[in-house]
Amino acid sequence: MITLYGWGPIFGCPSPSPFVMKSEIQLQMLGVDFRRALADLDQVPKHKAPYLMDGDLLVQDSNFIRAHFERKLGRSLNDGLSDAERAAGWALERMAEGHLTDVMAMERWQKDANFFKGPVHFFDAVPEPARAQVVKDVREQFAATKYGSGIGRHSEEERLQLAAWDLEALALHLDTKDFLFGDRPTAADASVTGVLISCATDFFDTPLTGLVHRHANLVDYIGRMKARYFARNLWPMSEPAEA
Ligand SMILES: N[C@@H](CCC(=O)N[C@@H](CS)C(=O)NCC(=O)O)C(=O)O
Repeated sequence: MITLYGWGPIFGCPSPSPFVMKSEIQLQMLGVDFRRALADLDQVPKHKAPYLMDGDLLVQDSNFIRAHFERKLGRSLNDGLSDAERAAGWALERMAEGHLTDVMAMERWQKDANFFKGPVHFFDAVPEPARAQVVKDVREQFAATKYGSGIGRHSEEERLQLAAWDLEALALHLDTKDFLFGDRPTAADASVTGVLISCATDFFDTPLTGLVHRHANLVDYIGRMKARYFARNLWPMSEPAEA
């Protein structure tokens, strides 16, 4: 039995986590038969989702989940791509996951109106007397991490400018193609789609939504990917513990 652990629809997205969306898409692309279950971050050493159980084997991190099944099935999501395309795909993934996602997360976690509409509910299960302090501590730790990595040192205007450049790069690369590298989706499409959906949702009050909608081709692309991979929800319904 193969189980992907993550979280299902919330915030107008198929998951609060771009990485869970990515793994879900990649498992579907690879034709893996899997079930979905709610993540319990205390149960795994990296304390991050997605993680996956393939029988007794625990696989953590979306990149290693993909690699595990590509190895097991003897094929790659990037079969048919040239070396230059595979390299570009990896670079697009890293930009979306390692840069654009940080801006998106800061919009959700640092702005009070967004935080108290959304991520605060990850802590609903914390008993009432302790909850406010836990929320405060986690938010402070989040801010410190972003400051440490550097993205948190920019003004909001500068962060959004960086996001706008990322989105422009994605739109320019996609151009008039259906998918990032032509007429069929490859590995990077899963990664980029998870991040774009997270940025584009109008659940949160953030200029990011408008920045995505500046690019008609990205909006069409999100619609195409959602129709293909998220036509129906197969997650058990419950609030995520944390994301
Ligand atoms: N590199 C990881 C990133 C996973 C990740 O950051 N997951 C977030 C949810 S979006 C998480 O579990 N956060 C919980 C935490 O940091 O405590 C992957 O690709 O799977």
